[in-house]
Order: sequence, then C-alpha cells, then structure tokens
Amino acid sequence: MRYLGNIESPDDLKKLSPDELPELCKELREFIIDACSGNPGHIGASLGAVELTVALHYLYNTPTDKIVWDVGHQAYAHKILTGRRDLFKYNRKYKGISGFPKMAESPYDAFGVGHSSTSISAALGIAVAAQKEGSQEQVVAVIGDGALTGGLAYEGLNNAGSLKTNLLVILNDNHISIDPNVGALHNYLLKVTTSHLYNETKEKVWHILSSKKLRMLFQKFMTSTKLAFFGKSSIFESLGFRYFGAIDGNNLPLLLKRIEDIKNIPGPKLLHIVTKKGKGFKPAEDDQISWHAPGTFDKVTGERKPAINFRKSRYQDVFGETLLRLAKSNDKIFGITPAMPSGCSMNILMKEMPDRAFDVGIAEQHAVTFSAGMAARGLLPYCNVYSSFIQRAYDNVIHDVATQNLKVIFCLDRGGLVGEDGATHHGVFDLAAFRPIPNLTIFSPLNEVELKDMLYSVQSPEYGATIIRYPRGYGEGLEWRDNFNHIEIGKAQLISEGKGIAVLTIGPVGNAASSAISKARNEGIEVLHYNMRFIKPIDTTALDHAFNGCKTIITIEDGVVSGGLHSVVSEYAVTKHPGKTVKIIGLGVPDSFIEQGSVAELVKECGYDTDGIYKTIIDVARKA
Ligand SMILES: Cc1ncc(C[n+]2csc(CCOP(=O)(O)OP(=O)(O)O)c2C)c(N)n1
Repeated sequence: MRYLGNIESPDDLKKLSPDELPELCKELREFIIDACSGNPGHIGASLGAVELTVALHYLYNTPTDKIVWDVGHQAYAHKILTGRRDLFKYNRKYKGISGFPKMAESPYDAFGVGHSSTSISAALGIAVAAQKEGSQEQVVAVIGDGALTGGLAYEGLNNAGSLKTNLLVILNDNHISIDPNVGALHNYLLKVTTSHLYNETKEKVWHILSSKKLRMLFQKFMTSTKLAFFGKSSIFESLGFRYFGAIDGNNLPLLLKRIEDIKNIPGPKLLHIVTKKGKGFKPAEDDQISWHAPGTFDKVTGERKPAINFRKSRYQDVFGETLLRLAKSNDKIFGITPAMPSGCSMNILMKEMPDRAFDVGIAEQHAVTFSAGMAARGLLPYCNVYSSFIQRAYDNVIHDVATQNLKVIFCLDRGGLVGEDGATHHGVFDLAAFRPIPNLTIFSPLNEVELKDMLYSVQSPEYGATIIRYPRGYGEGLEWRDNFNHIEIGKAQLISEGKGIAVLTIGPVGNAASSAISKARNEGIEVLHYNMRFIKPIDTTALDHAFNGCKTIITIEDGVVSGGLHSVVSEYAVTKHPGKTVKIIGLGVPDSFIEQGSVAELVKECGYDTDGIYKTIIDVARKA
C-alpha cells in the first residue's frame, strides 16, 4: 500500500499529486475487497464511490466542509481515508466501528445515517446554519439514484431550490438500488444519462470555453435548449438547481475537474455522475444485486461463502413462498414492497406472478398509503416493510389505514435486533409504537409454522388491519410447508404449566425462553409459560392465569421493554389486579440505542438470551 498506508487523514491525501490519485483508488479498492472478503459489508456501493470519495476529500476542506452521505453504505472509502483505516477490520463488529457514518464516531461524519433519502434535507440544514453564522464552509450531499426514489429527497430539493443557499448535491447514479431501480424518475435519469448527443455536445463545448462566466452562460443556454432534446427542461433545473452532468463518476480526472469548476458557484447545484456499482471487482460488477451485501467471499475468485443453513428456512422465505401460495388461491391478494424485493423475498411472487406484486421504490409512506388505496377498493394487500423502515410511515399506518379501518396486512420483516447493521436498523420499536393504535391487530410468530399459518389466517373476516412481525434470519428448522391451520385472533398458546413464576413471551424469543425453562425444570423449578402470539388484542385469560397463580411474571420481548409486552402486562396489573402484589420483570431492549454486533452478542448484552433468561428465573426462584 504505497499511498494508502500513509494516509491518516485527508490532509495526507492532499499531499499527493493528482497523477498519484488513480493508484490510491486502486489501493482503496484492494483494501475494501480484502477487508470485506472476511468481514462482510456493503461492498458494491462502496466500490462504486471510490473516485467520488477521493475527489471530495481532495478538493474540499473536510471536516470543516461537510460531506453528507445518503444511506451511508457507500462510505467505506470515506471511513478509511478519515482515520479509520486500521479500525476498518472491526467494521460492523461488536464494539467496533459502525458500518454507516456516525457523528459520535468521527468529526468527518457530518451527519449520522442508515435510512435512505435524508442527505439533501440534512445537508441543507447544515448549510443554512453555516450561512447564519457567516461561515464559508461548503456542504455536499451525496445521494444515489435509489435513494432519490424516496419522497424525503424531493422535500429537500423543493426547499433547497427556493432558499438559494449554497449547496452541492451529487447524484451518484448507478442505475440500481439494491434490486433494479424502479419508477418514472428512474426512467427519466436513464434517458438523461444515455442521451449521448446531448451529453457529448455539452462536454465538448464546456471544455472549449475557458472562463467561468462563459461556462455559466453556456450552462444557461443548455438549460433552455434541453427543451429541444427532451421536450422539457431538467427536473432539477425546474426545482431551482443548476444542473451539471451527466459525467462518468469513475473517471477521476474528469470528476476532479468538474467539481473544481462548480465548487464555488453560489446557490443550489446538482452534479449528476454515473458510476458502476461494484466497480473494479468483476464478480460484483456482474451481479450487482447479490453483491450489494454479499457475505464473506474469496477475494481472488469472488466465490461467495454465504452462511446458508440447509436445515432451516429463513423467515423471509417462509413469507415469500407462502404469499405466492396464497396469491394463487386468492386473487384479491397483492404484494407491495418499498425497494426490498430480494431482502424480504417478495421476488418469489414477482417472478411467478409479476402482475400481483409491486416494488414501489424506497417509499415506505407511499407503500402504506398505496396499499390502503388498494384495500379501499376491496383488494387484500400484503405490504412488507422492514420493521425499522416502517417508522417512516407511522402516520400513514394511523391515518390512512387504521383510522379508515382498512384491511392491510403489514408484514414487518427484520423485527427485533438485526445485528451488524446496528442502531439505525434494529427493528425494536414496532410493538411499542403500534400498540396504542385502534383497529390494529399485532401478532408475532413463535416460529416459521406460526408465520405461515398467520399469513393464511388473516384472510378470514375476523381480522382487520394486522401487523405480522418476524425477525431476520432463520426459523427453528420445523417442517412448515404443510396444510394451513387457522390461528384464532387474540389467543395465546400455553407452552408449560408452573407455579409461582410465569414467563410471557412474544415472538421467537419464546424458544429461548423454553430452553431456559427446561433448564430450570431440571433444578425442580416449574415455570408457567405462555407464547402470547398477540400483543393486541392481548389474551386476558392467559394474563389472569398468570396473575392468579404467580408471584412473579417475567415478560420477554425482542423489542423495547418500554411500551411493549411489559407495558401491556403492567397496565393490566394496575387496572385488573390492583390488590395483588405481583412483581413484573421486563426482559428486552432497554431505553438506549443498541449498536452493531452479531444478534447473539446483542441479545446477550440485553439479557434475554437463554442464559440471561435462565439466570433471571433462578434469581427469582431463589428469592421466593
Ligand atoms: C428508508 C430506507 N428504506 C430502505 C433502505 C434499504 N436500502 C439500503 S441501500 C438501498 C438502495 C440504495 O440505492 P442507491 O441510493 O441507488 O445506492 P447504491 O446502493 O446503488 O449505491 C436500500 C433500498 C434504507 N436504507 N432506508
């Protein structure tokens, strides 16, 4: 590593001559590929953004000037160049560094992120604050074409275009989201970037013109003549931005030149660059979907070594396969996903029945309200959203679905602690957040069989709008592809009888509880255990059973304790069993943001792994 080994900060980068930078980009790619081969991460997007990252840190005075990354999964080169090269082996690891920009981690991470489409709004806020203080600092937002499908991005553009604050938005267009990008805007960008006549003419004249003034006049002229090329002016120009591009964003000399040219132009500007996701690593270039986050791989051959468990099915595949099965027998069923068809396995339905599923882009709010519209017209939409991303659409669930009493089935994948993606991605707030909302049923399966049965059961008229919440990863290894069984609304399942201590669980954490209870049984401790299945409506017969026979109730949930199952049971104690002195202990996620690590490490940290549950039971039994 001739160059990279000496770079501790962007100051060192600036000591290199422009001619040396392409070699540095090569070294950065090798470093990222090497690190990610053994320690998985978001490699595809980061490889595509290497030249952009080098150009920005070379030309701007970071961290005084601010780079605001959208989603942040493309920021590995940024982390490596800003003092975290040696820490990068701990990327996404327990007690290591975050896989996303994080303000507490580095002054170079101008804004924390993980969810999409925030960069323009955040960058504009920073730019406005800087302007108010009279600071000359520059602010750059970097947003992908996928992230640009999110409505928040347009709210930012709309505001920025009218405020006229200095801001550079770089649209990093690689024509792909995680899955192929979708939508009319995607088609528009494709048209812009593939219009060779327009782009070549613009590039040639730009080079001929020497003075900045002439270039600005030319840019104005091109804006108006674009009418001739496209029949309408650029969408960004219509929103008040000066539009530059589209240029090859993996061509470093060109990128340096163009950013240098436009850097000091006042007001809102947008530079459109075209890059290749996975650039520089053939397997990643050839299969960009799989290489978004491929798991471990051989850094020479590119052979992937995914951690496949052949004995068990993933919850997402139970969802995907079951939805297809149900859609075949019920023509009212439709699938909706905001940009996660392969992540949630809705691609199974899409492949076989393409007219029955919609990828709506990174647009969770729209996904929910679009589903509500379908339901209003008598269809039965299964809207699958990752738990942490549904946070975006909280009001849509309340206002457009629950208030209207429309039957939308929300399938919340990645519920609970998700592991290496860390604090921004844990799906731990859903149970607590949605519980107060009327007209909603909230269910979490103990295992893959219950997930399959619930996806089937919600078709029945006793169910209205329903949330089915399940985790990332594998089920229990049960045979689940058999006949469907109806799950009665609001009915808990008694797993074991006991005296003195009751354990009430919701979701797959009930399996860890069962193991802990078996262990305790070996020591003569009999524990009453209910798999509650529903947090709403709650099974009051099960709760009365626990309150009448036990002095201690332990609630366990893979989500925040505050507001979830623990709160349900505590409220029930106050309202229905006020005279009883029953101690209620809540195991789950505490009132703090849990960082990255393996799910096992994080669950242990929170104290609801099998050992933690066992210790809690033994503790209670000893004190009794
Ligand atoms: C609100 C939200 N929804 C979904 C995601 C999941 N997600 C992460 S990256 C990504 C694709 C982003 O595409 P793009 O902006 O084009 O960046 P690229 O990976 O192509 O560089 C998606 C859908 C997210 N991070 N946030």
